[in-house]
Amino acid sequence: MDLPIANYQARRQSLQSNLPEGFVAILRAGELCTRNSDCDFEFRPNSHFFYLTGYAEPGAYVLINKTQSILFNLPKDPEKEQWDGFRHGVEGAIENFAFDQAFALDDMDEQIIGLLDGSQSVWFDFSDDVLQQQIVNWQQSLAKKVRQGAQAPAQFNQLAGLLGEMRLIKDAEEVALMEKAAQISVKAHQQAMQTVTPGMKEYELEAELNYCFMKSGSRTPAYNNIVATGSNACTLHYIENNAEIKDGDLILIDAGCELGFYASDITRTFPANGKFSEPQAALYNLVLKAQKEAIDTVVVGAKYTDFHDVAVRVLSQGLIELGLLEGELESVIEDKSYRDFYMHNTGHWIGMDVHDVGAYKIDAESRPLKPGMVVTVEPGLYVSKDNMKVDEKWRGIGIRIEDDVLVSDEGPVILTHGLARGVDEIEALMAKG
Ligand SMILES: [Mn+2]
Repeated sequence: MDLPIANYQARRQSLQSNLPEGFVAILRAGELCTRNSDCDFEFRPNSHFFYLTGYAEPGAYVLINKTQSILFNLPKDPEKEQWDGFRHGVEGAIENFAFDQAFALDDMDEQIIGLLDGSQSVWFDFSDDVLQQQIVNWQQSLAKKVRQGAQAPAQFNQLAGLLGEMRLIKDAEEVALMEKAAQISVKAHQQAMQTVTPGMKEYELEAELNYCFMKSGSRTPAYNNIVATGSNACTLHYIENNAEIKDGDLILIDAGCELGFYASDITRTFPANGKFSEPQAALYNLVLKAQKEAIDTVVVGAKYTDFHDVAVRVLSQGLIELGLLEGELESVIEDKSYRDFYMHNTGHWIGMDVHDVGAYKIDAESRPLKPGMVVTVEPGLYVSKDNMKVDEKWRGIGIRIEDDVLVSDEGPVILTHGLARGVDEIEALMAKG
C-alpha cells in the first residue's frame, strides 16, 4: 500500500534542490520500544524519515547531501532474521529503495564523520534529542581532527520546518491513499453503528472498528480509538473504552485507520438504542449545522482559522437559542463563554500524522488555505454532567462530528464521504443493522 519508490526518491531530490550548498540532512527511523521483558511495541517509523525513504525497518538512518542519499541499516543476518524477521540489508537498500549508497549500522559513525567533513550545515529535527546528541558527537569527533585538516560543520538547522511544509501539501497519489484510508474508516463507523446494542461494553464496539480496519487492509488505527458512551464523551481524549453502554446514551466514536502510513480521522455520535432523544437531537443538529458551515469555509484563500470562527459563531448562536448560554452573540464570542461547551479547536492538519506537521501561522498570521492541504473539521458540544447552570436535560451530552476535508480549486472535498451524518440518516442506517 506504500507509494512507488520513485515518489520517495523525488522527495529527496526536492530536498536536495531546496537546501543550500554544503548541507547534510540526517534523519532516523527510530528504535524498537520495549513493552516489557523482550516484547516490543509494534514498530512504526518516524514520519519524516518514512516520507523521504519509504523504508520502514527499525534502527535505520538516512543521510542526504547535495549529491547523494545514503542509508544506514541492519545488515543481512540469517540467524537474526530467523528470529526477528526479514531485513533488506545493505544491497537491498540500494536495489529496492534507490539509495545511492548504503552501509551497515556498525559502519555509520565512521561514514557520517567522513561525510560531515567539509560540509557547512547539518539539518535535522530538533525535537529528536537522541539524534541531536549523536550529531553533536559526530561533529565533535571531527572538530578534534582540525589540525589534520578536517573541517567540521558549524551550523545546525531545523529540518522539521522544511519537511513540514513539504508534507503539508499532498499530491494526487497521497490524496488517493488518504481517501482510501478514509473510506475504510467510513465502513468501520457504519459497522459500529449497525452493531451497537445497549448492554455492550465500549470495547466491544472498538473490536468492530479494529476488525473492519484490518479486514480492509489497514494494519493499525492511526491513533487510539475513542469509544465513549454517555458523559464519557465529554472527556475529549477518553480511551479507557471499558464502560457499559446504556439505553438512552449517545455514543461518540472518534477513530480512523492508518493506511500506507497515512491517517484518517472520523468522529460520529449516535444513539445506543437507535433513536435520538429530543435534547440529544437538538444539540446534534446544532453541531451538524456548525460542521456543514465550517466545511463550506474550507476553500482556497480562506484563512486557516476561518472555519473555526464559523463553527464558534454557529455553536454560540445555537447555545443562546436553546437556552444554554445567556447574552448577545457578540459578547458570548468575545468573552469566550461558549468554551464551557466547546473548548477545542475545530480541526487540524492531517496526513502521515493524524495531527500533521506544517505551520498554522506565517509571520504570526493564520495562513491561507492552499490546494492539497487536508484538514479535519470537527466541531462538538460537551455539556458536563455536573453543569448545574443548565437544564438537567442537557447534562452529560457530548457530541462531535468530524470529517477529513481536502482543500481544492473545486471547493472542499470530503474524503470521508458517504458516512451518515444527519439524525434521520443515522437512525435509518441503525435501523438496518
Ligand atoms: Mn481529529
